[in-house]
Amino acid sequence: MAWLGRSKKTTNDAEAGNAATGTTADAESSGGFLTRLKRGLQKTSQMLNTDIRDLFKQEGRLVDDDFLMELFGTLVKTDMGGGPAAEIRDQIHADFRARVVHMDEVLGVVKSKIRDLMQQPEQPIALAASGPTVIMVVGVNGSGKTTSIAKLAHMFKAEGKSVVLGAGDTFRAAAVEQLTIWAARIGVDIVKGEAGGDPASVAHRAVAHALESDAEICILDTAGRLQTQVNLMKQLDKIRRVIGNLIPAAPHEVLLVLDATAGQNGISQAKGFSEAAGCTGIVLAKLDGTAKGGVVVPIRQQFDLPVKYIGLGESAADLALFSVDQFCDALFAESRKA
Ligand SMILES: Nc1nc2c(ncn2[C@@H]2O[C@H](COP(=O)(O)OP(=O)(O)OP(=O)(O)O)[C@@H](O)[C@H]2O)c(=O)[nH]1
Ligand SMILES: [Mg+2]
Repeated sequence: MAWLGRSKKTTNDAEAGNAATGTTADAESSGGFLTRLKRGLQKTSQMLNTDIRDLFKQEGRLVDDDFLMELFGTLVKTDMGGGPAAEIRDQIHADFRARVVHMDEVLGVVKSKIRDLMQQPEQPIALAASGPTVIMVVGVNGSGKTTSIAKLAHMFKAEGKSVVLGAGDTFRAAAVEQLTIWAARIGVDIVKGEAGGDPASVAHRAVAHALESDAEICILDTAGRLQTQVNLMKQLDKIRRVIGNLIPAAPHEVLLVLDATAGQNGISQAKGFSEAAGCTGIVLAKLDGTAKGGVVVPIRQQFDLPVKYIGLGESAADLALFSVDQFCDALFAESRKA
């Protein structure tokens, strides 16, 4: 069997960290999880706050058509989409029309509307009642799948769970190598196949290994693909079938990794993907970069799926359980200073 032995076990939670709650030693050392979240969302936060503040040159401002139009423009720039921006504008209209308002009043309504539009409970991975929880990770090329798998493995490891990774992206040798490096770094098992081999066979062997070794978590990497690539989409079905033969309820989760920097177009394209692949939740990667945080709004509106985790960087600790409240606080971080 072409899998690596388990690396030296690290059960020190403080050392390994807990990426789900953002309390890792690494996270703290890089300025604290909330600070990083705020930093990641700085661009949107500045846009929301600075631009909205710019609408208030004077102490107060009359809520008239000009104001509502300018506010709409500011909201659209956060990548939240025209529909939600119009909804917020209409709320401001309903609440304040023809009144002179102060910035804080407007920001308060904008924030609570954005919170409503994103609303969902926190949704960590749903663990199997017994036996390994099998998680398939899917998405388009380069969205952040492999890195997110490393982050999830790190999170579970920190919780004291044993993890097996399946290197199901057999298209590229580099993909297997990338996951192998992560597995060694994190200290978890990895099951690999031949380059160009059948990903379903790797998935089968990875789940079989998780069963044999009593592992609690098995995470399967897959090659990037587009929903229009019919054969590749069929391959995902095959992987599911093969896993289901070993554990009838598996895969317990199929996570769709979205690239937050892909903007609204990327999001819309992924919708069909999520339906075709039977996804159960979203990991929104790359929120730390040039992404605009407003993008969570169309994701919540267009997908019938919860955002489970968000990616805030390239290291294993840079994953956080998605919390609407924390996220909104970070989006409006600047306004609290005002
Ligand atoms: N800044 C930042 N970079 C990220 C994040 N997640 C992934 N990346 C980077 O995005 C690039 C692609 O990530 P991968 O994890 O290889 O993406 P993938 O979906 O597995 O890519 P393919 O296997 O080629 O389809 C890498 O350079 C990662 O380091 C994130 O949350 N923040
Ligand atoms: Mg990959």
